[in-house]
Amino acid sequence: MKIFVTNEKLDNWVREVAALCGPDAIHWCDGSKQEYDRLMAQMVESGAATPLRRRPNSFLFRSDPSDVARTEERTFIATPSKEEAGPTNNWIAPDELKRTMTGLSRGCMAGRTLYVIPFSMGPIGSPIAKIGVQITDSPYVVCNMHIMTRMGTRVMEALGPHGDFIPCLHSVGAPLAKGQKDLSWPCAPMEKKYVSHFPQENLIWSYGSGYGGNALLGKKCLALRIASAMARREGWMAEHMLITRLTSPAGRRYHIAAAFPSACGKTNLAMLLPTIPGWKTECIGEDIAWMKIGPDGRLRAINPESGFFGVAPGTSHKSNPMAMESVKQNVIFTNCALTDDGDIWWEGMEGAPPAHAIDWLGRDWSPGRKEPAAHPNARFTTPAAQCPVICGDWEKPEGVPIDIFIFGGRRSSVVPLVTEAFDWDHGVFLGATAASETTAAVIGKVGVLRRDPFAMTPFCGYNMADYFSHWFDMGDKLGGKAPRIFYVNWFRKSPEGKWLWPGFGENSRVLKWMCERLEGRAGAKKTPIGYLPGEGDLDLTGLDLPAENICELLKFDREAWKAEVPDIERFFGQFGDRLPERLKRQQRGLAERLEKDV
Ligand code: GTP
Ligand code: SPV
Ligand code: MN
Repeated sequence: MKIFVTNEKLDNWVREVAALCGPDAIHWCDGSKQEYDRLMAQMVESGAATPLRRRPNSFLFRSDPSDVARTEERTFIATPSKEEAGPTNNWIAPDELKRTMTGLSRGCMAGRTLYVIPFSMGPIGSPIAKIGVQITDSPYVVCNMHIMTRMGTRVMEALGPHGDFIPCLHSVGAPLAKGQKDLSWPCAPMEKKYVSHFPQENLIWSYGSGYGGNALLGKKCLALRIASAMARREGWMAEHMLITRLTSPAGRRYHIAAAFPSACGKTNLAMLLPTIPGWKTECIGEDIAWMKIGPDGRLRAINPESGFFGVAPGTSHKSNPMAMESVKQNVIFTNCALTDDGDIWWEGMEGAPPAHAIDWLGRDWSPGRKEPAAHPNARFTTPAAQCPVICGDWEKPEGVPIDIFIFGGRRSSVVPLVTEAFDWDHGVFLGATAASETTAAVIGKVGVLRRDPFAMTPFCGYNMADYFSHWFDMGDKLGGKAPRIFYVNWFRKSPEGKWLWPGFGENSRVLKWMCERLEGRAGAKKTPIGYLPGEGDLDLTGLDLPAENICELLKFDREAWKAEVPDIERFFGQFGDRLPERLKRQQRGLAERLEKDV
């Protein structure tokens, strides 16, 4: 079906792509429920989707074992020079990458339908929002985009005949010969997967993967890699951050934006239920924040997405009740286990595991088997509006004013539960030196410590050193209206490997301390690494936690921190002269304080 409104640039691009990729048919998505239902019915019919008897309008998909998470090794930033991409990105020259992508794309949609998805990142018409158009040959991707973005006819209307958009071309990279039967999860082998970005011309071109951020191109490709490059050029920010509103018993509102690496707790923190009486949180976003300085000089944030693409394992009514309430209906589950009564299951869901299930590979599974039933990066795709604590202002076009930035990561040792930065520059240093143990959200080894500045290592579309400079520039522009900066670590472990901190809803105690610091009401002790809560500064009322745990969690360990310095130095060293002088000053400052300060 051809939509009413046409756009010249879009018409030309679709024609060009169709000629290259050779699909059997072209479908312009209108974004309607009928369209979603029809595509889902086709996928049930083909065996790609399993309807879930226990959850209305919900479906389970199982991916190919080679296609279970983002593939950072196969993600490329094509800037004219290698230096513009920087040492933390995989660089290929734009001409060469275009040639490769063109070669792969020739005839790649044979036997398939080409879907055109006009989508808006951000509420349609918001001054912070942007329009993209994804072309894909995956109906699974179309259905996910229905949930994750605003899409279809209303976006075409906003685009108009002469509006500009970000082209996002996607193929699963599995053309079908005449009469060849399709697989339930078509994709290309690893060495043929390419997630390519051309930041200079705002173009995304992804081939060979159907999973998550590799395939839902509005998310990491557009809203972070391309948007971060645009944001730097235009003076705003595109960050891997949740956005949440915290309201104190006195009714004072605080808006918090927090950056943690993949699978390190953004979805959980975004919608936590505080365990301390009188405090309330409301979710605005759980993965990405776009922020612009508003007319009042404060930083205003919107969530560019309209759905949650959340990590399933570990999600339970105990750990994240609001996520569990959000996935009762209208959900796409990927790589979860299927129970005999037609429901999904994953490790870490409360209650006894099912006596029998079908695992994410489609095999029989029963408790006691070594491999998990759900893939560790199994996900749910669900509409944000279904979250019981979604904020009434989550779609406000002008966004919400940010009071607090939080950085963090997964560190089983060294890094305390919470640290407050001395000032903006020190906060940027905390963000720039963030480090975390790797998770199953990315293909590769799990549990390896790596520096992941601002949780943006895989998502920054340009040289990370220039990104650091951009943070300093934004701080200068914001001046006294800049958010206060904190660093957290929910993931400290005992020598026996047990969590020292209960986490989840109890993290509200740490958030409360931050808010009270803003008001000048909570105490802190000054240490060489920043301000830490002193004894009695954190509200621990009603928390049953051994005193030694608290002591360990809030300890400043001078020797352990001294050991961090050479690693920070090495990490910064790779940026050469591009590293901002202000960061070097911070690094020297830390080293000096560790030598002499008390
Ligand atoms: P992406 O969607 O990949 O960007 O991940 P995310 O940052 O949103 O992570 P998410 O909130 O989905 O959490 C990932 C995993 O960490 C889940 O298994 C959670 O149960 C676990 N987790 C989240 N918060 C905490 C916490 O406070 N303590 C502990 N121990 N685990 C947590
Ligand atoms: C992440 O890995 O940070 C995610 C999941 O949020 S994905 O969309 O696959 O990037
Ligand atoms: Mn993420």
